[in-house]
Amino acid sequence: MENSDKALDTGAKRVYDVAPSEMFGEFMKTGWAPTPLEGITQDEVIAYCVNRRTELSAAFSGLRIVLPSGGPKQRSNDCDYQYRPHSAFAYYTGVQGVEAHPDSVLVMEPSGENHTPILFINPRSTRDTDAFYRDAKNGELWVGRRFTTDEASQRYGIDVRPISELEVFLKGGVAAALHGYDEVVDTKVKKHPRDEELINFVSVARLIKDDYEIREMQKAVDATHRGFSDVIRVLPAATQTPRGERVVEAAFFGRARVEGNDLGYSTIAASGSHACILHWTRNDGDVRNGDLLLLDAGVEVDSYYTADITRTLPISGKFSPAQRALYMLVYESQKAGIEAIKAGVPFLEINRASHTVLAQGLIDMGIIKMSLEEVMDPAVGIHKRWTLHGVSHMLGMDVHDCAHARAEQYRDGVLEAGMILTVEPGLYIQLDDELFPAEYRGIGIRIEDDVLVTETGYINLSENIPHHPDEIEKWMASLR
Ligand SMILES: [Mn+2]
Repeated sequence: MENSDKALDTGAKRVYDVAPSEMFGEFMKTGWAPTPLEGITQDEVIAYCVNRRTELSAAFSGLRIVLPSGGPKQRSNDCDYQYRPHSAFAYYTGVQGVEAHPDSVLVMEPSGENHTPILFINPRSTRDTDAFYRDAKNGELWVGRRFTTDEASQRYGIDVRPISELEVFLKGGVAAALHGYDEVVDTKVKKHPRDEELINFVSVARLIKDDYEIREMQKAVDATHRGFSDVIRVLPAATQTPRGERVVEAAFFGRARVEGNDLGYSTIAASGSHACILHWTRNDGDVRNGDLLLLDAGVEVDSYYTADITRTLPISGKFSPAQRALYMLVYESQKAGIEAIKAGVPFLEINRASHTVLAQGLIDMGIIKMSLEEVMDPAVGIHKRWTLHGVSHMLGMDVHDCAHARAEQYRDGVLEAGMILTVEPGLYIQLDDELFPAEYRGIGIRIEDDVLVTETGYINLSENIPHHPDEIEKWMASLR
């Protein structure tokens, strides 16, 4: 789709100029049948958005709030990355999946004690304009039909206005806003002393998941389970293909796009000793029988909730004795971490419970020659040479969810019912680590599940994805 005519920069919008003659311009406006959208319904999320906005409104009584969706990210020249809106914008509007478009803005306008939500969007370019065939970023013949403001209003249950009115609307007003995502918002809305509080509020609001969010998280986990099965099916082909890790990555990505919106984060497909490199997203290694594959991947569903699952699989379908021995240590460590979970327990207790098992295991193997007490002293902690990372983080619309929470709200806080978090201990024996016998070197193992905190304990949302080595071998055999 080469456009031979030069691109004109007309303000923020790029317009491809086909230099229409007056006659052509008039001609293009005629002869089109009306194409109304019939039967627009509201997604179930909309009722939840009403509650979410009520809480936001109460926290910022009398103050305008501005939540932009964010603009497109340029990949090169006139090609952008696949668009994905800011999570807070999606959380408070219910705009999801393919319905999300760049440069939308939610304004919460104070009215009395409460706020009236107004959604600004780039609406449908109708046939009486020339944008529908000229505007490569928004035109209907370039990117497809969108909602009119009326249609969007029916769909999302709030007042919707064209984005072209935003600048005048915002001018001179005082507001708390998320800055750094939208040019108009950044130029028209001055920094406000409560901006930081807003960033914190919209991040922390998602610490406790509502029923809708829990159902969406389960969907994401179940789709991810099917993606892992897809990977197992292609493992024989991966061993026959140079850069077989890419075969693995591509199989999972296929599932993410078929069932979901996208990947929740870049897939780690780490074969053999690549598993010991924590963020191995190059995925350009070979896949060999006899090695392990560490696969850390998650499907993001259309509502943008993502799973975050890791399984370590024997590529041949069978664990070797050394692989199984290390795997069982991580397995027991994860079990201890998960079993520590219930409302009221400190968040860091998950980490402590998992690491205690790992450290004891390393002592039992004769690798660490100290008492457990000495090792677990925060001033010592030498087991971390092989465990490397923390065991748990919040999970939701963002894979590292609620990242703007303060320490006392999250890391140094206590677990509450409705939180969803990962439990993901690992052991990584680098290839050149002379403190381990040779048969263990180059083995990296992580097991990661997504767990819902309840009043009395937990629900492991990914319980059905095999964990135990025997179950994993059975799962793999059943798919060959
Ligand atoms: Mn994780």
